[in-house]
Amino acid sequence: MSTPLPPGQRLRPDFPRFGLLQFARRFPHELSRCDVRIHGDVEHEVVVPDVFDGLPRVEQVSDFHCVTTWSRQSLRWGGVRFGDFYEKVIVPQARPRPGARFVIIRGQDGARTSLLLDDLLAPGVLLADTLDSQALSVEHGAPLRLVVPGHYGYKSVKHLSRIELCCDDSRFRPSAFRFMDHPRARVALEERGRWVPGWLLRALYRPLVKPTIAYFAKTMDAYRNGKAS
Ligand SMILES: Nc1nc2c(c(=O)[nH]1)N[C@H]1C(S)=C(S)[C@@H](COP(=O)(O)O)O[C@H]1N2
Ligand SMILES: [Mo]
Repeated sequence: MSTPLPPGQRLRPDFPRFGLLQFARRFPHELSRCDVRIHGDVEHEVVVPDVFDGLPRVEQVSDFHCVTTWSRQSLRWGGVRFGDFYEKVIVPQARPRPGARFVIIRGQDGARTSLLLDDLLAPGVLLADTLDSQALSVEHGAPLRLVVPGHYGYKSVKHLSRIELCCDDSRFRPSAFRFMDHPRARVALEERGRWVPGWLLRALYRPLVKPTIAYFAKTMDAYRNGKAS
């Protein structure tokens, strides 16, 4: 449910398409299927053709907080809990090695982030395929995205394609500069990035919000008009 705004965040009435500029012109090649590859420190690498198969569907209302300081309240996501997918699909099929508690998540556009397995297993973390009871749009992550409400938006990877379980972080290369990628990025603790304090990143990021939204909207229009490269 909606909670008071976390430190340094400002409310937006809309829900803009957003991300690092390098992903604005990249779109998923596969829009209907939800193939997800599970690999890394596992006994069996597997490709799961349908992450929803046999798992209970849930709907959840949660707030969304971008690290650049904009927030949107009360988004209604539908999908399956990551915890259910982990217990009922990843563990029996892929058999993660003991100690594989660090997870790299990748999207079809090449975006990637990392999360601690414990953070992914928290209640409220979803593999979502609907928003407001409609199939996810390309803007918001079709055909499948991660939703991690307690963490900054960059952990909620859109167009989800791969889940890599790791015993350490040696194979992880962040999408952005390393200082911009906090290993946990908990919103309540203002873990916006590493080494640089949250209040300073607020000030650095805030001027980027408007031009980034405009650029993501423009590239989305070009894609819709069939002009995307
Ligand atoms: N694949 C992918 N996932 C992504 C991004 C992206 O560019 N590509 N941007 C991240 C960032 S910084 C934010 S704030 C949210 C934005 O989600 P939205 O575009 O649905 O608003 O997606 C996150 N997940
Ligand atoms: Mo973001």
